[in-house]
Amino acid sequence: MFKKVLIANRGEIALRVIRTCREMGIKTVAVYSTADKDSLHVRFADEAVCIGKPASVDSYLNIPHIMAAAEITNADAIHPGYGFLAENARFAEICGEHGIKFIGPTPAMINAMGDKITAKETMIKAGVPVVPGGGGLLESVFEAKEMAGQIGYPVILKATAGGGGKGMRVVWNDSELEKAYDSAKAEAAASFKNDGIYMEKFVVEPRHIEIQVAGDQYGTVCHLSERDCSIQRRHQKLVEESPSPFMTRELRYKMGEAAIKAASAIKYESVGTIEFLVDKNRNFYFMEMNTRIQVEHCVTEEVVNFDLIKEQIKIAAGETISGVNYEPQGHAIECRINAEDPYNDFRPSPGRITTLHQPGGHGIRVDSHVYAGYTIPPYYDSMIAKIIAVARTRSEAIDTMHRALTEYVIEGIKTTIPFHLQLMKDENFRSGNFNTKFLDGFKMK
Ligand code: MV4
Repeated sequence: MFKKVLIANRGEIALRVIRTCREMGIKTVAVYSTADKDSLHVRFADEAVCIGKPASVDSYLNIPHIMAAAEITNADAIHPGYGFLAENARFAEICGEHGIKFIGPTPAMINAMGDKITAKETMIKAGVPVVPGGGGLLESVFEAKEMAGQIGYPVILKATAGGGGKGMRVVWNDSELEKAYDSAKAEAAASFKNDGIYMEKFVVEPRHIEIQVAGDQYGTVCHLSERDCSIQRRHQKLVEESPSPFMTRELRYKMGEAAIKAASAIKYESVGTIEFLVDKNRNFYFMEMNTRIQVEHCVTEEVVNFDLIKEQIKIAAGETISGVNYEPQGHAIECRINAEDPYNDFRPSPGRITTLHQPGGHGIRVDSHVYAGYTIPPYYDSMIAKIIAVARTRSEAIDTMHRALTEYVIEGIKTTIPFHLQLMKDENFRSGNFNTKFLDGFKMK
């Protein structure tokens, strides 16, 4: 097992990893930017190294600075968390070159899923259902028109280097195609330095359901059931839950098998997630694979009673997994609390937290790095806490969540708590009647 893990991240996920390391008897090294010198991850780690100025490119994305911190502290492994360098194949490779274990998949696995056309081709070969149409880079708008004619409108253009909505355009007819093609290409070039785009049939009002998987270094892969992440706004997830209210035993079995095929196709090692679009008839299609631990991993932990970070570290250290799949027990819901104003288009609201009271009690878990007197810096993402409510049934979990939200006191900044309070009382949300379009029609009272 590792002796000392450096956590190349900040915020709640850095704390989350430090907690598990401490339970496992592993020493930890925090890295931090000058903006984060008063952060809890710095105080909770055994050692801490400042790696640069506030801007991410100067600190949490600065590979030479992070490697230097690992070398001077004698860390034998690096945990990347999520975001920042978590899906950077070159970083994973550099760790290897320095004899430091990257706690995650190999660079080849990251690359195999990082390019979306390659990923889709790999999935087709593996027998995993993908969205019909497309396949391959579009070479011209003429080719795009021809393909749209074959597939039938509506279609969607996506960036092969993309993910998370950038460089994506929905096209409803021939007359819109040229403009959408040009703007998708330009946005892809600007965002990813790669202007490759491809086409798919557009799945109308899909649910976003993802399957958590784990694979060890010896080829064993298992799944840990699903998360429903359909409650999103501008490709930012706000609420996640497990099980999905749309799930059936049969669909879970089929999606679980498909997810295992997907991960096995690249001999996936570490924990990861296969994202699917699911239509109203419960047809499901591979969308992308996240080769990292995700923000919402906690809902899975609560329903399968499993520490995913511990599992990820053990897999990286060469331990085997059993290969059994997991059924969710009970129900878990996560609300992301962001320093944003839900009454003003979710505008970021950084600043000093003057008063803080965190909720607790039966069925409540709070993962957060903030404290009274903490100043949220403006340089990074705005998530300041995750509340996870666990109960036997979905409706009890929603009631527990609502109760916890009423207890939460955060003064000095605006937060998304009022949004979640309203959502937990929304009839359509409570009945499970929602898809990825749900928040388009949601208004704050
Ligand atoms: C789609 C789609 C409908 N049809 N692909 C959004 C992010 C990116 N990873 C892929 N996305 C979508 N791809 C086809 N063929 C609809 C979306 C989509 C979406 C997916 C999941 C969650 C929220 C979403 C919001 C808008 C669009």
